Amino acid sequence: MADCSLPHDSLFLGFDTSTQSLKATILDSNLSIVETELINFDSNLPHYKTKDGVYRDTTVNGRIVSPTLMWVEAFDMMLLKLSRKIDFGKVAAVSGSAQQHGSVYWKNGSSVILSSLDPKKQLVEQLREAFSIKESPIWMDSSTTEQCMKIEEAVGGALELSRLTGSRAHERYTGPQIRRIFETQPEVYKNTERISLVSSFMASLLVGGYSCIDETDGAGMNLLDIKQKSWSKKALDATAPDLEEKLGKPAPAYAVAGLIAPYFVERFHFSSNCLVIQWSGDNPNSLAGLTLNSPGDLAISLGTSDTVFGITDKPQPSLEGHAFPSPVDTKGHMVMLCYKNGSLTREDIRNQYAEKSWDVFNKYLQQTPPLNDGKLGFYYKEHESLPPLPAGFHRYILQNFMGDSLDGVVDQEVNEFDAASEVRAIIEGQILSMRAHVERFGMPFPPRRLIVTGGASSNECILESIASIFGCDVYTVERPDSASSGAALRAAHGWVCNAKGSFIPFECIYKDRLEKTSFTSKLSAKAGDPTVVTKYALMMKKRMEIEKRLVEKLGRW
Ligand code: XUL
Repeated sequence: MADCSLPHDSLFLGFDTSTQSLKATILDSNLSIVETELINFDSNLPHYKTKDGVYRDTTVNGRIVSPTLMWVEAFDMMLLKLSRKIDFGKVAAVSGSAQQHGSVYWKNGSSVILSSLDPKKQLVEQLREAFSIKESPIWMDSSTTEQCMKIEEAVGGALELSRLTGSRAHERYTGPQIRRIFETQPEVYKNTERISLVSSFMASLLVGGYSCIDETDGAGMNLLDIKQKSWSKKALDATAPDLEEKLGKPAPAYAVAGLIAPYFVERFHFSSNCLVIQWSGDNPNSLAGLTLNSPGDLAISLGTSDTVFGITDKPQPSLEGHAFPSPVDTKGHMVMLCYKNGSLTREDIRNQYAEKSWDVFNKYLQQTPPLNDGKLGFYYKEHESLPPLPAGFHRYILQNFMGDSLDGVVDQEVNEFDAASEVRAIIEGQILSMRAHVERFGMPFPPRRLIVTGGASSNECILESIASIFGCDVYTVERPDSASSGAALRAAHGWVCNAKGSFIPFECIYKDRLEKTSFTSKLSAKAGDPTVVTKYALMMKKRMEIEKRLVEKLGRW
């Protein structure tokens, strides 16, 4: 493998513009974290009056936005804070992560403002008039159901759109959001010279000009042809007129967006050689930060919503998941599943059946056998998108299920299980669904490497269930900020690719010295008994049959 050493005494800076905060992680040339910093939007910038970083519009159903200028001011504040902690002159490269799908609308003429920033003034003072829309639609927005339907219809259906762009139309995706703006505010659309994702928007500030949308985050728009890695004419036509010129050309995530703008050199004393590497979405950056790099690598993030993502070289078009060009390779795809019902639904079952205690919850998991004596549950405390089902709980007992065949197995719907079985049913149900959908989506089974993150990854009983359903060892990581540390790691990778003049495999940056860096993962549960893994495969098949029936009966669209 190529020599991937990083220049001695240099720093690599990664940001993460998430929904509620702006974070930064700084790595040294040994890939150890030297500093982190955080700006919380609600508490550090109270004058924007956001709640959890967003505005929920009470007049338009499902409209959720964030003030674009708040991200700019947070960046001013972050750079000032960091300048007191580190020597920006040592930063060799900077990159970033941002919430996926959110979009920024630059007013006609704003490129001039961007390219002539005055280092004596804050960014926020200079960009006040730069946006044609002051409130950016974000990933939580669900006001575009009508536009999703029209876009799918125009390209030949949901599966065709997924085959082309990696996903069916989703309300939070940028294409439907753009179509809605064009339909409801045509003058504003006309007065927009450039549309950025939150990721490419932040990169644009750093290079002092419009930065490309990277191919990975760009695939979260329902606009990119994921095979060609260029905008799809069919999808553009289904969305809004003259859109291609407003998007600019997409670029690979590892590419150089430009040198840092003179504004940052003069105001914060960055080196004028500091490279800005393309920013990308938070999930793609987490994939990088968790050191996933090869087909079969998989991560499960157990949080408010559960997210599963991994790398495959053969994604199958599907209605449930998302495929993006890999953020860490020139070939292969990142696949991703998002479940709305994650930790809050687990907590709900804990509160109802396990005396509001995780200890009791875990005791029940240990007391009940794998496969739960054929008891299967679907628990949706709130409306779920994977599968698309309204809120509700559904429980079944598989009669005659021994785990060796599905012959003669019938499912019987019941109202409730005993308390311990409820606990096992929610955990097994969530994990079986993840395994079924990632397999259906073209992920190799068993995973080559499985890393579990998020709050619930500290629960060893849950990790053991994951190991026995996925049939592989389960690893966890200590660091909570995989998106900003992944961005810093991508900054280092982009720097090496630029120095070598061509793409270098991502793992070259940390291979052979992983345990000495900030990116170590820990073996937390050993692979389960292979015969149980096979039995789970049969249970999973049955679960998918029932899921299909539920969607036919209750699902939307
Ligand atoms: C992914 C998604 C969210 C945001 C969160 O499709 O919408 O995970 O990226 O920031």
